[in-house]
Amino acid sequence: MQDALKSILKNSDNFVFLTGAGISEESGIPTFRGPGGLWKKYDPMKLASISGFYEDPKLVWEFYQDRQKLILGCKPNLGHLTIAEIERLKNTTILTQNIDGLHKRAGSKNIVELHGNIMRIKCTGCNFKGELQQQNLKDIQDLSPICKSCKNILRPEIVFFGEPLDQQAWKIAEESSGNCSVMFVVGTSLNVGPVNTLPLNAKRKGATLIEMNPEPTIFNNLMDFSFRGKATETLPKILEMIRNL
Ligand code: BV8
Ligand code: ZN
Repeated sequence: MQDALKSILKNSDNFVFLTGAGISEESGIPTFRGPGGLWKKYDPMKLASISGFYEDPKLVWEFYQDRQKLILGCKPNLGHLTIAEIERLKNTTILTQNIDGLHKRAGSKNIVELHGNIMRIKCTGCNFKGELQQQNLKDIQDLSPICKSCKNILRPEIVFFGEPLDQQAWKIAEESSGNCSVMFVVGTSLNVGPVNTLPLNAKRKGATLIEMNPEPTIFNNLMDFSFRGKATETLPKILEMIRNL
């Protein structure tokens, strides 16, 4: 297995990392569907859907503000840092479902935030956009901030369930997954569409799929290689291989 993988890595020049909540788990950010996962405690359709937001914006803001505060206190882990290191050695695109910004803070450059970013806010009524820094969180008195210019409600710039992904981001995701020679699927259960169609897209165009997860994903049968383990254990093994090609 090692030799076959080594020669694939040696002859590949386009890597894609498709990442999910699992890569941030060791930074202290809960996943969604695993043990202790957010969706085990909360109803995603109430807290992370567009209908839920308009039904009770205060509740949804409370949920996202709690996560903003948690994320501000977290740091990238060895998994994020290893991908940033691989990015210096191979042509790499990072397609992340995570909204925590940890890939960027780890030093990665070529990142597509497919589900947005929790620190960015936008207005539901005009084209105001903003970015929350540490101090802003304290400034937001009530839980449903109101736009200063048009008085409509602000929202986190993330993709709620029931909302389409940003067209530009999706275009890059489809192109990069269609052109890559290897797609590493790291820390995602692949439960959420349309992102979960990307590994199949890559496979159809001839890419090698490498699953990196303590458990099999729902598309485990598609994978060419599976590394069972935490991202901080498995990704350094790939970096080691690349360094010794
Ligand atoms: C849309 C918001 C259409 C931000 C999220 C097929 C195609 C298209 C759509 C659908 C489809 N099937 C169903 C749909 C509808 C829906 C959907 O997917 N529903 C699912 C639940 C059935 N999709 C949508 O609504 C999408 N929009 O389709 O729009 C449209 C078109 C035109 C006009 C109108 C509409 C929008 C989807 C985005 C929803 N927003 N989040 C936020 O709050 O974070 S999704 C949410 O799930 C997060 O973004 C999260 O990242 C994402 C995926 O979850 P994972 O990252 O995989 O996390 P999970 O906990 O599931 O798994 C963690 C994994 O890590 C596990 O496998 C675990 O074993 C592993 N792990 C744990 N520890 C570690 C580890 N791995 C490594 N190391 C460790 N230490
Ligand atoms: Zn506005």
